Amino acid sequence: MSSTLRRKLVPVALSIIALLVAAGAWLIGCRSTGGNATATIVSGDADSVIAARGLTPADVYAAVKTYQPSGKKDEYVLFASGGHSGQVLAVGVPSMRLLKLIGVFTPEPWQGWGFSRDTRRVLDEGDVDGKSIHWGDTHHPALSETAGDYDGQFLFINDKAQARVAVIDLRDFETKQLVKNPIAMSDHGGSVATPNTDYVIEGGQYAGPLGWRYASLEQYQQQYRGMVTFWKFDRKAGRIVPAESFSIEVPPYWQDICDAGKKVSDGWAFCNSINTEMATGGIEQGKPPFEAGVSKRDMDYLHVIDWRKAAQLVAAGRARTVNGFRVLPLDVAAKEGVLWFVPEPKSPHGVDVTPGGDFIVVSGKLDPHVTVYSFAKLQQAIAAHRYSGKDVFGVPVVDFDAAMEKQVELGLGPLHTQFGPDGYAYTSLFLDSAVARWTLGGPYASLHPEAPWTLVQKVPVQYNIGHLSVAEGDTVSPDGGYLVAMNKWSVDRFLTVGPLHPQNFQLVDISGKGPSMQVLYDMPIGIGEPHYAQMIKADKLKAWEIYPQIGWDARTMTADATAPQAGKERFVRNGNQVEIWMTATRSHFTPEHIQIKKGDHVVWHVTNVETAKDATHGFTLPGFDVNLSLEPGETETFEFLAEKGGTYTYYCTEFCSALHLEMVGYMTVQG
Ligand code: RUQ
Ligand code: CUA
Repeated sequence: MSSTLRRKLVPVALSIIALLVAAGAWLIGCRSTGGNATATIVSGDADSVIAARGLTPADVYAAVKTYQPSGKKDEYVLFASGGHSGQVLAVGVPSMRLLKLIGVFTPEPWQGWGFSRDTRRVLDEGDVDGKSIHWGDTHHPALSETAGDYDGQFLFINDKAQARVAVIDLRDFETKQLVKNPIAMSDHGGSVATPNTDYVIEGGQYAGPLGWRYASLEQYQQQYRGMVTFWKFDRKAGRIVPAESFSIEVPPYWQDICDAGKKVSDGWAFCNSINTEMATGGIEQGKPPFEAGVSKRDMDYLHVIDWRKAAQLVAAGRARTVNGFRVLPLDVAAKEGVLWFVPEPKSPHGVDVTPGGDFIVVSGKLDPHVTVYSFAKLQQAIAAHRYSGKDVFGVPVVDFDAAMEKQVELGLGPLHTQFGPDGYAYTSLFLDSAVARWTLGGPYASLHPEAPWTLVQKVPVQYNIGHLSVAEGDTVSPDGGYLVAMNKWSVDRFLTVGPLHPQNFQLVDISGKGPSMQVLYDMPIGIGEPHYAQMIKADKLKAWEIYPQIGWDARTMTADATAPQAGKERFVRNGNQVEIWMTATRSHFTPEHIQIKKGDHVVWHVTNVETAKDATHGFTLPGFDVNLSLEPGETETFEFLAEKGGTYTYYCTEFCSALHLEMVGYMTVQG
């Protein structure tokens, strides 16, 4: 150390020591006035904050239940649909901190999703009749399951608008596959994983001629059909296998939500429907509008499906093909013991199977009850042919009273139900803007002290709740503790940000028994409109912190032997075909000069050769719609045609280092 520097540093060190001594004396002083110094200081402050902000004891309870000190991690991850953003939200619970917005059906620049060759290729798997569709109306995420429990490996989500299903790998939280349903244009009753993720169920929504070919609405009953699709999932490959998948043709009744049977009802699926009237609208011609036509009948039909039997029949060659996809015809499904109907009250919406698989809870939007069907009674009724008749397509209709276990009055607009570990069920009440806690009976009756099949409490939520999600509440062993209410309207909850209001997720404490539910936290969602969510214990997720090898291809989830590596960067020209192998590390790209000519076709690979956690580099080539996210180890490729001469600066879009602004290069196009 030079003597000048030492002269400067000594007084600084002395003043720091003086400060520390003073602080120590002050802390000791606090301690002597009563107990733990830190606690004294903080609680003194806390009391004044509580008073100044006018917080109630319930507010303080809510705050300490949800607050995560910096560096502490959440207990659960909520995977929520991002609605027509086409994305998926990953949210930590109980803090309700947004962890990630996963790019799925819509390009997402930060993740480079849709801005490299291979991510665009995945997005293009969702093309409809050759047309790129770069958004989706995501409704229902489904975590992969093993023996009916979330296993933390994969997440599926559907796009209602185009009847598509996406596969997300939870090792890197990235989308790996989109499949377009070959026979239907819209869906709703999915994604739902069967208990071992053999299949991902995708039920239809608005009926149409299969394969969306032309048919006049006059021909509705003859030509239009609904569907329930069973996508075969290959867990090892991490992909849906369309060639091993199939659909069941069902009547044009507008199938709504589906759920998979579990435990005693494993092998079965249940979907409800909302237009057994087969209304076709036409308000402009003086006909009843859809909303009236679709709600005329007192009962719609719960679809009861033996999917194992369906798979056997398809394997035995009983399917026909529509757009190259195997479809089990309606008459075969009706005659061969694949499909039954059970009447369900007015405009049903949610259908949810209890943890043991023994009951199926159906909510009637226009009925203040939930109707609970017993799977055992349903099986007995089917075996004994206790039918009240057949529908016009020849599907046997099981006698309502023979299959029904109980109707429980909860309030206005019941929609969806989830379950706790303690024999409680939770139902969202859209019109009441409330969450109802109620007790299950049968094998669950012994779990709680209240009477079975009874409403216990309704907690108001703000406002117009759609789905709700209980921690692991859709599995064979729910955790309970937390519930997230997914509210469609927020009205007065947040600062005004213009006429488009945020959606509101509300965290509800369901850890107590009896009428003890309490809203803990409001989380405005800046994208819309979220539908369903599933909440998994965080320790079940085994996501990578870094890719396992340098040169990792996140689409194939293998190391790419041809990827750029440090020291092997190169530029190869073959006529007007140019190929570039580039690396990125703090804080430079190699090479930093790219000289090409007008008319060149360029294939450009970039590998991030970093091995440090979080050392992500971005790469943009302005003017070419390229923005890559290169997480440590990852390789990406893009291609373009140099159509005109010019000078372009490519640079790193992640603030990766002190010399991030210098992480840059020039591409000149001569011509
Ligand atoms: S639903 S409208 Cu899940 Cu209640 Cu789609
Ligand atoms: Cu790399 Cu900024």
